[in-house]
Amino acid sequence: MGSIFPPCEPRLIEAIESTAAAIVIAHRNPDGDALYSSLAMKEVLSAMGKETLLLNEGPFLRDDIKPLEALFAKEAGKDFIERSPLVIILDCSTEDRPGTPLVPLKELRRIVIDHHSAGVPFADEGMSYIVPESPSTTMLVDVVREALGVPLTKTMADYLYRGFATDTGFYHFLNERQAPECLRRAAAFTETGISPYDVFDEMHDGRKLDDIKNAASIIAAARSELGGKVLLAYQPAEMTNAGLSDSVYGSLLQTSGVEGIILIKDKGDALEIGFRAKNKSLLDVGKIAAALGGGGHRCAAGATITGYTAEEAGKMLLSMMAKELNCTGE
Ligand SMILES: [Mn+2]
Repeated sequence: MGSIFPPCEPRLIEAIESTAAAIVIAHRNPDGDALYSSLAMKEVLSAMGKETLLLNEGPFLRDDIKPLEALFAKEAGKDFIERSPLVIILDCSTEDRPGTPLVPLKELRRIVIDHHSAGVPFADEGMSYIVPESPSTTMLVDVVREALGVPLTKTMADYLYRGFATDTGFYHFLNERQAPECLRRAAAFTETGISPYDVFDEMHDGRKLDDIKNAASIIAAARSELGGKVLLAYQPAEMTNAGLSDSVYGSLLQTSGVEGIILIKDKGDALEIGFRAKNKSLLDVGKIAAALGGGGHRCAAGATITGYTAEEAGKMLLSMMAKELNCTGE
C-alpha cells in the first residue's frame, strides 16, 4: 500500500525556502485543526529563520480555542505586506474561506495546504498541497516540515498532535488507509514527551454545566427520519455555544441503524447546517454541503443557508439525504 501523502511539489518547497517573511492564515470561524496547523507552520518557519505573521478572522467561539485568540492578528500591517511575504493558506478549500484578512493579500505569492474534498485550486500551478485523504491539515504540515528538512521540536509536535487529534475525534475517524501512516507520525509527536491523556482532558474539560444540559436538550428533541437512517436535530437561537455540536453528533451517531445526522443551528438571520455521516454509510455529506454552498468531508461537513425556516430547511435537507441514500441503492 502506497503512502497517502504524495510528495510535495518542488516549487512549493522552494517558495518556502526562498522567502524571508511569511503570512500564515486559515479559515475564519476556526476549529482546532485550522489554528494548530497555523501555529505548527509558524514554528517550522521560525526554525528556518523566517519572520512569520499569524492571521485569523475569528471569531474564536469554542471554549477550547478561545485562549489561542491572542496569538492571531486580524490583519497584516502595511509594512509587513510591503516586504512581499509568502502567504501560506491552510485548511481552506476555497478562496473565500480565510475571509477579510486575505483581501489585502491577493497580489502576494501564495501556497495552499489543505485536506478538504470539495473545492477548486486557488494557487498557481505547483503551489498547492491538497490531499483529501489526509485526516488533518496538521498531518500535511508535518509532511511539508519533513520535506523542508526541519527537525521536529516538542512545540511543533504538540500543535501537530492537537490538530490531528481534534480532526480525527481522537483517532475515531481514521480509516484503514489513513491509520498506519498517521499513527506512526502521531507516535513521533508523542516521542517528544507530550501526553495524549492530558491533551484530551485539556481540550474537553472546562465546559459549563449549562452547555452540557443544552446539548442534552438538543439530543432529547432529535427526530428519527427516513426509516431511522437520519436523525434531525435543532439548536435554537438562544443556545449560542459552538462547542455543543460535538457532543450532539457524538451521541446521536451511536444510534443503531443511523447513517447520517443533520444539525440545524438557528443563527437568527441564517441557518447553520452541520452534517455527519457514518464511515460505513455511502452517504457523502461533503457533496450535500457543497451543493448548498458549503463544504467539508465525506463524513463531516457544513453549510450556511438563508431564506428558510428551520422546518422548511429540515424538509429540504431530508429530501437531499433521501436522494443520496436511494442513489446508492439503499
Ligand atoms: Mn481540518
